Amino acid sequence: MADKQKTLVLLKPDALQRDLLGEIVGRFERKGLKFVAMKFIRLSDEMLDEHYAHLSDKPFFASLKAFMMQTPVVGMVLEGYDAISEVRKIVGSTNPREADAGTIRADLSMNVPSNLIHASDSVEAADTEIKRFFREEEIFDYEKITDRYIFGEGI
Ligand code: IDP
Ligand code: MG
Repeated sequence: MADKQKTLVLLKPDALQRDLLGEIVGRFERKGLKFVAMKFIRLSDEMLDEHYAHLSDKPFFASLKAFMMQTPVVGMVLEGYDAISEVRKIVGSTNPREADAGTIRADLSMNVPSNLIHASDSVEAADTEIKRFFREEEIFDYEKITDRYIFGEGI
């Protein structure tokens, strides 16, 4: 049986501005991912310095941060089997024009930084990023009647 994991997703300001929140949330719902946390987050400069620390020496760092602060973002924690890699697969690669057709970024966007969505890329990143944006009491453990179909016996 695969591992059940939690992963962090942020819907970026372009998703909110372009009225794509429902479309993106719907794709994750249809996959069977379980939403265990969700809220609006107003990102601060300090949060973004941490979140995008791996890009701090890039020439686009300041404009990336400004973009991410244009509106609140929608943060969520999704749970499922291999959720970290499955969500990245559905999201598609960073440059929407190189992403596979059928992915969120390929189907719905054309450029960076406005590629609609952030998703954790490793177990370590998911752990750190969930803690960065959510308190423990904001993450919910609950039963859904579909759990037995989606998470039942299998491979
Ligand atoms: P990821 O979001 O697919 O994990 P990262 O390399 O971690 O990709 O980059 C974080 C975000 O920074 C990207 O999603 C994108 O919004 C932005 N970004 C990445 N490369 C560029 C660039 O060359 N120019 C402008 N923005 C970029
Ligand atoms: Mg990344």
